[in-house]
Parts: sequence; structure tokens; C-alpha cells
Amino acid sequence: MSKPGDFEAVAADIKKLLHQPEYDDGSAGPVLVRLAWHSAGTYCAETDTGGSNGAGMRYEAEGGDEANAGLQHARVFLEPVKEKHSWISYADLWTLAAVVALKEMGGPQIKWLAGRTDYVDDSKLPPRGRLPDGAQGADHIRFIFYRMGFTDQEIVALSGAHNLGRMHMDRSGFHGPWVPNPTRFSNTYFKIMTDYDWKEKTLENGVKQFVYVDEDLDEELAMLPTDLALVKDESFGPWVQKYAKDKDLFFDHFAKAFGKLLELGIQRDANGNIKNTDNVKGGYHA
Ligand code: CCH
Repeated sequence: MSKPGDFEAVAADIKKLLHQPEYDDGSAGPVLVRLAWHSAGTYCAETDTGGSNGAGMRYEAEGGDEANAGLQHARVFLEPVKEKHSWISYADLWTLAAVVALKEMGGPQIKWLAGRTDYVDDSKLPPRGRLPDGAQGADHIRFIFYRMGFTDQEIVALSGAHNLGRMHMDRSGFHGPWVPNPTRFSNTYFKIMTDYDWKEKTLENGVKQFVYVDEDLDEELAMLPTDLALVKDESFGPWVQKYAKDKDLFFDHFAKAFGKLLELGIQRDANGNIKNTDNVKGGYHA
């Protein structure tokens, strides 16, 4: 048990659990990033519902959305940290874990502020189907991300998270990693999206995705229809090209957009404290 508010101690324990030799590509990092994104990405600006506050994914109403299949792995990885530092809310732990994991995987530092609570406000419960469907195209991506209040530039930057991790047939129906080194954050996703010749492939479960096959690689690389929709779109496309050429620009824009994602629906006063909660306050910028 650490002192309430000692986020450095929590971050240190998150770092220790990232190395998971038996899991996927040897790291818990990518699935932790996805956990934070799905906890926050249900937000709707117009109705002020959804978002990371409340950690609603612990319960069936939100957790049972088929888009969240597989994220129990991330929650299980984090459980010993929660047990040890019981003062931290799940909502803070999940978002902090992504920030720590991104940095440890070579990504940018993301500004993170504490204060989320685990109180599930039923009036803020997001309906199912708020998260994106990889089989769709640019209109769908805009529909989902505009609802949260993101711009086209921010949408492309956030999509760069697919530099990490892989798709699992038993979770989403899609299969494979996007890049050859999926535990290292970089702008490779944008480079290969534009440089490689992607071929449509129908998997044995009938799901369609795009693949790139190269004998020098251990396995096929994959792209979702939504990933490749970014290249062709006249507003998204130029950002894909920019991020492919300029890693620093991508890191800077990704850090800002991901920081914004984690704050969706959270109202703070001028000191950064969340209004009307008595939860532990603080931040983590190390
Ligand atoms: Fe994603 N993502 N994502 N994604 N995602 C999947 C996996 C990851 C879409 C679909 C999928 C973002 C946006 C989108 C990650 C981060 C982000 C999978 C495979 C699908 C499908 C899941 C499986 O089978 O395990 C779609 C569609 C969109 C937008 O249109 C955004 C935004 C982020 C974060 C900023 C990460 C990381 C993964 C890898 C997870 C893992 O387990 O390795």
C-alpha cells in the first residue's frame, strides 16, 4: 500500500507488469492502451454521456459490448496494482496504465491528471455500439470521432495507435499485427500504409481485411478497412502523409489527442481538480 496520491509508486508497478513473456508479443502494453481508449471512447459531447470516469466497463452493460472483447486481459494484468494501491480508482488506473505503457514502448509523454472516480452514474451510461467498427469507411470514422469532439487531424493522429499490438480472431474477428515490431511505438503504421501494396483477404471466418505478405517477415501484416480509408480520404490523407514523413510531428499530435481523449467528459476547476468529488487528486508527468 502506498500513500494516497503517490502516482509515481503506481506507475513504477505498472512498468513492472508490462513484460509478459507468455502473452502476445511479450508485452501487456498494447492491450492496456486499448483498454484506456475504449473506456474513454464511448463519450458523446452532445449528451455528455460515456467517457473514462466511472470505469463502467467493469460491468456487463458496458463491458459486455462486443467491441470490448479481450479487454479483460488488460484488467486482469492491472488487478495486482489495484490491490496494492487500493486508493486509486479503476478509472484513474486504466488511463494512467496507458500513459505509462505508451512511454515505456518508446512513445511520447502524455499529460495525465488524476481524479476520476469509480462511481457509475447510470444517467451517463453509454449505449452499446459507440466504438468504431473496423469493417467500415471514412464516414463511419467521422461519425464516431466527431461525436467525441475530435477533428480530422486528431482522428488520424489517434489512429496511429495501431503501431501497437495486434488483432485477434477470437476478439474482433480480424487477425494479425499492423507493423513488424508491434511493441515499439513509432510512425511505421503510416509509412507502410502508404508504401506497401495491401491486398484484400477474406479470413476463414468470412471477415475481410487487407494484408501485406513478405517472405522476410515472420507473419502477414494487416490493415483494417478503416485504416486504409484514411489514406484515400481527401482530408485524412494529407495527415497520413505528414505523419509518415515526420515522426516528431506525429508524436506531438498523438500526445495531445490522446491526452484529450482521456479527459473527455471530465470537468475540472482551474486547479485541475474534478468538481464534486473527494477522490485522490494529482498528476503524473514523469
Ligand atoms: Fe484500435 N483496434 N481501432 N485503436 N486498437 C484494435 C486493436 C487496437 C479500431 C479497431 C480495432 C483506435 C481506433 C480504432 C488500439 C488502439 C486504438 C482491433 C483489434 C480492432 C478491430 C482488437 C482485437 O482483435 O484484439 C477502429 C475501427 C478504430 C477507429 O476507427 C484508437 C483511436 C486507439 C488508441 C488511441 C490498440 C493499441 C490495439 C491493439 C490491442 C491489442 O490487444 O494488441
